[in-house]
Amino acid sequence: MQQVEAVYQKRSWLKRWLFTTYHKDIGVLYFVTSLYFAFVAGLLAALMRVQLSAPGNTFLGPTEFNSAVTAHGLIMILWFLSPLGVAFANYIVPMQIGADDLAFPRLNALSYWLFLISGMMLVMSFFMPGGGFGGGWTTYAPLSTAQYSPGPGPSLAFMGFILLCVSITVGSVNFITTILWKRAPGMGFREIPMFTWFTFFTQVLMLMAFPSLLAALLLLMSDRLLGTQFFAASSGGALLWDNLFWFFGHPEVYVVLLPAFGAILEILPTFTGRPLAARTAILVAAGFLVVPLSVYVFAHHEFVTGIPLALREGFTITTFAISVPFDVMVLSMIHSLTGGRIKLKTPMLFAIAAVIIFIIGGITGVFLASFVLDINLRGTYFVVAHFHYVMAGATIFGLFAATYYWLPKMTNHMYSERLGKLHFITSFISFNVLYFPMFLLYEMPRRIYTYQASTGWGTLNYIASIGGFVFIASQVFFLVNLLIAVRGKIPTTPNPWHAITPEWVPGVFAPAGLLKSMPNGVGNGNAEIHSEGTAAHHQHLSQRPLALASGAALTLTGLALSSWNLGLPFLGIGNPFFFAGLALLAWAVIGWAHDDMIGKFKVPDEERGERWPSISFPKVKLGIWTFLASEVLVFGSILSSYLYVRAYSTAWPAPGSIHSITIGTINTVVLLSSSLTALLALRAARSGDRRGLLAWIGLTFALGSTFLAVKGFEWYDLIYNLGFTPHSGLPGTTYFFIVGLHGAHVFAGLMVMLYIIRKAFAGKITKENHQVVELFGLYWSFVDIVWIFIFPLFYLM
Ligand SMILES: [Cu+2]
Repeated sequence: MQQVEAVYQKRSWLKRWLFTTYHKDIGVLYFVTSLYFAFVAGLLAALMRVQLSAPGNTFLGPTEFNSAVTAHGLIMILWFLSPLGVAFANYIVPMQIGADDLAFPRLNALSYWLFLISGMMLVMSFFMPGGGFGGGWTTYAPLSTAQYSPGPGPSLAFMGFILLCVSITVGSVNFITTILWKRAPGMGFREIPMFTWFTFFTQVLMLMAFPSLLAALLLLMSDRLLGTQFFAASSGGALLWDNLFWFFGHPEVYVVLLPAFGAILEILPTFTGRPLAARTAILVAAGFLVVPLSVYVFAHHEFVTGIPLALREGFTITTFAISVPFDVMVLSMIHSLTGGRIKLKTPMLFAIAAVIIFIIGGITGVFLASFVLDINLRGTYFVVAHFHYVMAGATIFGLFAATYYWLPKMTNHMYSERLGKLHFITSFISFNVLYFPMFLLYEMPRRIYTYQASTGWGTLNYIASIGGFVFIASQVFFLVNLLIAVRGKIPTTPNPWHAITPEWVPGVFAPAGLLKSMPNGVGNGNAEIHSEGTAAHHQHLSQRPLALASGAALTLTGLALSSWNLGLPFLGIGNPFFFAGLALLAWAVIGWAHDDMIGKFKVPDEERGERWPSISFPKVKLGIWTFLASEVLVFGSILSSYLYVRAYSTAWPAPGSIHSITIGTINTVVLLSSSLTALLALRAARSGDRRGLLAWIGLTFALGSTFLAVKGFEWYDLIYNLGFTPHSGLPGTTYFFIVGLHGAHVFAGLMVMLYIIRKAFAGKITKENHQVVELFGLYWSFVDIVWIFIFPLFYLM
């Protein structure tokens, strides 16, 4: 351990933090960055509480208030609560499973930079001419379309949102692969510590939920910039957005909550000195009920949209049902508290408070699950109180608990227990003073910027505002305590809590065999096992992730700004951003591939014993499969949206009247044959036949390019001879968007083929090392399969 960190210290401070790929550094970056975003969103909340503290207040105007509400919600959920959980996942999970890093360290850095930069884009959107977006965190379309929210501000905010989706997809591929693939020998599924399990559930949920949001945002930006009409009110666009958004939005609640639960489930047994009650039941409840059920409750956000009664009843039932696994978890938590000798240290206090706050929030949620009650309570401060208890409160208190719990591990020093308790008492009381009055304000509509004195809401609002300011002020104790631990004034032992999970074993990197001595993931905390650590790759810094993220952000910023002038994408002030971004992006991607080719950034994977269920899967293959799963969901969401708007349309052009069936069929044959040649290329690579590989991959490249060229001619013909454009109603909108998105995937495949050809020429693809050809084949088959769905939908139906 000392060796590795010593190598690390040699780097200059700036270089280390900009180019790091090390999971602990990235964990710290996530931690600090999410606290910064909490500060921004907390400031907005303070402004709102000042405004609402008295009736008829004029501190903020309606537009400012709407923007503040929107940004507060978005930043708190997506740039603070969720990434704070990711911070601990980064720092703690590899240690808990005995890995020296995540499966893909550079992708981990990429996730971080995309997260930071996307948040900056959202913040900057408020300073654009015309202001930011003020339509609420749900971004409801058509309110969010160019017609009702014009200007570069909203576009920039949504582009940031898109980058965040990318960051999260990259991150979940990384964490899922890491937890399945990099566990130390002896750590079977039963031995995985609770925090790692809950990180796994969170990441699976992210992989399920975010593609739907990404799809919705891509369609929205296409509407805003290209003038397509997915979310036009006339074609049911409002309900289309609702469905796509809440398919993401409800699971997002658990995405935010589950990491905090994972931490609480580590803390309770540690501070009671007895094992967790009903551990298996908790895992079954979370993994087999919460994760799959969470997407089948989404329409409870649509009870008043006019969906059929049967659907409303159905979603009431699923929403009641999802409270059952949480009952299991909470009962187990309460049971774990009984009978043990409870040590009320700061982490334990926060953990217990999180459970109490969750119970209050959960009970009030059951009221809202019933659509009969929801019709009256929706859109009121009762709902505001409910989700601030269940989502914000339980999560913040849970993650405060996590911070105090792991702080000695992260800083090698102790925080001040006295200050911690002071932080706890002031936070707990002020949190309840802030939010409990809102339950009683069940008649006050949410998101209003002011109210009349005659409503009688003044007193409760005044009390809530006082609570809010005290809550914010109490966080000073937290910051001071963080400083105390970081500056290292109070010494501690390697395992101050006598915890029994692997991250507390002295020596950072669990050597092979370590966890074998710890059956059920529980060894004795005083195990004197020291590890030298062989993490050679920690010496590697990489500037590619930062460059790639910045390039992507500049490109999207350019596109967002281009809508400023004339509504034409390639005119206007966005140009310099767009082209500079593309150049940087190209430099980063080519550089990344080059680093791989010369083996500059080689992650040595120690031979691991515990790879089930992926024993026969190489690491990258598992990552690609996980990534393709998210791609399936993106295309699935987009194709469902197509079917949805098509079902709403009364007229659709007959097959063959616009798109030529003959050309379409020929092109389909071209693309499908390229799958065959890709397979033959792989066969050649396997037998070490370099010339065969080059011939077949060259032919695949030619077929793929032909496919794209034919598409280009088709598009030219449609636009200039037939006058069929993206603006030609829904048939044009859907055709150009979906076929274009598929074309972009074909283009990406062509780029990978160029890389393979270059690598084969350099003689770096051998009989033993030809994985890239196999992975490309997987991707290419996926692209072909998507086309098999697209072709009949547009050409034959
Ligand atoms: Cu919900």
